[in-house]
Amino acid sequence: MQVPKRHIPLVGILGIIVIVAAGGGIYYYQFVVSHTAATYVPSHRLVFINATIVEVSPNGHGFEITNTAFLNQSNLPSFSSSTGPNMTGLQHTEYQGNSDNSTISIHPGDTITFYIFSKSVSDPRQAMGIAGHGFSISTPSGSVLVPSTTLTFGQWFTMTVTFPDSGTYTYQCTIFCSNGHPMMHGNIQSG
Ligand SMILES: [Cu+2]
Repeated sequence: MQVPKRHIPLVGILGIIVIVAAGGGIYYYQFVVSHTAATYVPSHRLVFINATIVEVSPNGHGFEITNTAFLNQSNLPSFSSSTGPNMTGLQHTEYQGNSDNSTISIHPGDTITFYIFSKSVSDPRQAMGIAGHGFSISTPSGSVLVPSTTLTFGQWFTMTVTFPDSGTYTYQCTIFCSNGHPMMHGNIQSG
């Protein structure tokens, strides 16, 4: 089992403060705000992605962003590779993502925690003998920000990444998963 552990260690004093504050009452933000309407510098957000082969993807990208939220607390939800993040009690603000379901709009300095589920599909167009999809992130200048990791079919993955610069970062599948593999990428637009 490979689970990328890229979380910034937020334990310690910060964690203690959060636990004490949360003891006064857990609450939720249920309203939806647009990305551009939010004022914050910098922000920590959660992005949920399904990875599947392009041929069975509704948007033709293979990566489908299913949900997004601003994190309104310092600690991340607990995580399991079989069930994903546990959102119970999480303080967050849902916001409207980009309509193409593959572009992520951010501001320089933002930190994003990705939750990615690698969907296994029984489709003859899926390449034979592969363990899953791949995932990597490149910087606006084309260098590696997040090195390639394997997203094993049927499992959740998480990684937390800070994007310091403006420009277009790209995320992409790094394993030949189907004939549509060259389409399997998306943008992280920072500005
Ligand atoms: Cu793929």
